[in-house]
Amino acid sequence: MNSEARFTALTSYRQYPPEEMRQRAADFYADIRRRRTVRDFSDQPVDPEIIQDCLLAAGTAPNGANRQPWHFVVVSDPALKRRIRLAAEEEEQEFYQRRASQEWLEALAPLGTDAHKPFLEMAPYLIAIFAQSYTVLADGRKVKNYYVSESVGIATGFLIAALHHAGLATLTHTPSPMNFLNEILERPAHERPFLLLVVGYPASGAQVPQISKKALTEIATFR
Ligand code: IYR
Repeated sequence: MNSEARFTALTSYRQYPPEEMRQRAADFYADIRRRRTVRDFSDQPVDPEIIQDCLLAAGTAPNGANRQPWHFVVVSDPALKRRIRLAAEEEEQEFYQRRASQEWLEALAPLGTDAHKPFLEMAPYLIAIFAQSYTVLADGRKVKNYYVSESVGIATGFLIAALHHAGLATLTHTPSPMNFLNEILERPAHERPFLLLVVGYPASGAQVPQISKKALTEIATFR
C-alpha cells in the first residue's frame, strides 16, 4: 500500500431493504425521464443558492486522481450574456451556413435548431464549464490532470441532474468552436471550454421536440 494513502471509515454509504431499493430505482428513473432539454426560457430569476448547491453536487463527481479538473463560471451579468450570445451566434451562423455537413444538418432537423440563440440572454444563468488540462498549485507548479473529458463529462451530468432535481430546466449548448468563452470570461488558455449550460425556468407554453429514447434492449446487453 502506498504510504501516502490515508483512509477513513465509509460512514456515508446507506444500504436500503430490497423493496425500498427497487422503489428508489424506479422513482429516480420516473423523475429523470421527465427532464427535457429546453430552448425557450423565461427571464424569471433563480435563487443563486440553488445554483451554488447544484455546483457543489457537480463537484462531488468521480474524476481522475481526484484532481477535479473543472471550473464553472456562473454568468448572470446581462452585458456578459449579451457578449456570449453575439459571439455564439456568429459561430453558429458559420456552422449552419457553411461548416456543418449536409448529414449533420439532417441529423439536427428533428430538433428544429438554428443559429438564433436568444436564450443566451433570456435565461437568468449561463454556466460555462471549463476543463483543465493541468492544475496550477499554490506555489505555481503545474500538475497534469487525467481523464479530463471523462471527469468533466461526469460532473456536467451530475450538474444537469441536480438542476433538474431542484426544478430547473437546462440546455446543453455547444457552440463550436467556443474559444470566445475564454476571452469573454477571462479564463486561462489551459482551460478548454467544455460546454455552455443554459439554466432557468421554461417560458410559459414552451415546446420541445417530439423525440423518443431508445429501449433498454437497444442500449444494454445482459450476458
Ligand atoms: N451547436 C449547434 C448545433 C447543434 C449540434 C448538436 I450535435 C445538437 O444536439 C444541437 C445543436 C447549435 O447549438 O445550434
